[in-house]
Amino acid sequence: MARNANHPGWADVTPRAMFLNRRALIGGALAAGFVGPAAARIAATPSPYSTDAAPNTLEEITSYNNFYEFGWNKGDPKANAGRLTIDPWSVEIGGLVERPGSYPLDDVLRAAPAEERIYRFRCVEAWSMVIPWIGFPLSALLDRAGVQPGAKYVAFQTLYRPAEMNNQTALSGIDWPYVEGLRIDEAMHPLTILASGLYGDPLPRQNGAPLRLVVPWKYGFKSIKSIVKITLTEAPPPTTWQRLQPQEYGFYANVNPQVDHPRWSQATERRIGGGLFAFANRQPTQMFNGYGEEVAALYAGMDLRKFY
Ligand SMILES: Nc1nc2c(c(=O)[nH]1)N[C@H]1C(S)=C(S)[C@@H](COP(=O)(O)O)O[C@H]1N2
Ligand SMILES: [Mo]
Repeated sequence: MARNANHPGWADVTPRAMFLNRRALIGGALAAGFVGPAAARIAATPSPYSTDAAPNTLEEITSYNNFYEFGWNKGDPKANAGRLTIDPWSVEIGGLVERPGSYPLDDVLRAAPAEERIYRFRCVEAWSMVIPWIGFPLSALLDRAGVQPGAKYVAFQTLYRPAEMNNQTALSGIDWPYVEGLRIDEAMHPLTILASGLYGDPLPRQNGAPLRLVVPWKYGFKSIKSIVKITLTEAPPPTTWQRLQPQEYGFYANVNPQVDHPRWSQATERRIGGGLFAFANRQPTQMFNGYGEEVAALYAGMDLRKFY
């Protein structure tokens, strides 16, 4: 955030052609490990933003998922996402940006070096995990696209490909594609990342390959998967869950133990895993999922019951 406010990003002073050629400019060493979904381990530096809480196992993170394009049950994404084509992949960046265009995934991933971010992840359904993501700040990509001064929000869209996403039907009740949005200051916050991997490997399909958003202080549904479009807008963009059930899911969706879901309490959460000791895994939910020190200022003076 400060980075964007205080000095222009690399792309702010660089014409679009150079952005597109950045792969060539930065050379092989940094680029190694970013050659696409089949790549070997991703070299990533650890981040001071990481929690020291014990991460969930890869098995837990990749077999208990919400990805409704592939079905409603927690095991459906793992069972059904295997057929999703993630290479080639490109992301369309548009709206109020200086350099709109359709960017191949490789170029998007080169917006910034990959970092490991071990984040708490809290679903609105009151379960949680700790996930070692590989990603980079969304702000780096937006800086390179060149955010115009009138941009107040960022809209995100998931792939729409019913031939490969078995639940993308009219019968599902969701108005596909899945869409989400952030306020521009939330999008530029250093905790907000685009993830392309987890546990040092490329992201599994059920977790939103090849590129998904992670906003750790918000309920999980904000962290939209398999992104194909990012649009900078002046008006607040629609979001899938707000559209579906506006009394239950708001635009902000900040984790807040004091504001219950109309149908259940948000005061505590169930940490997935624990085996024999799973009974001990209910724990208090933290304001902003424990990231209050970093993000509370974004909401100073706002009534968080009204803007839920
Ligand atoms: N496109 C898309 N993104 C999505 C979802 C979805 O159904 N479709 N589910 C959301 C919800 S409710 C949660 S909790 C997280 C789950 O992420 P995970 O399966 O990687 O833990 O993804 C979010 N992103
Ligand atoms: Mo969720």
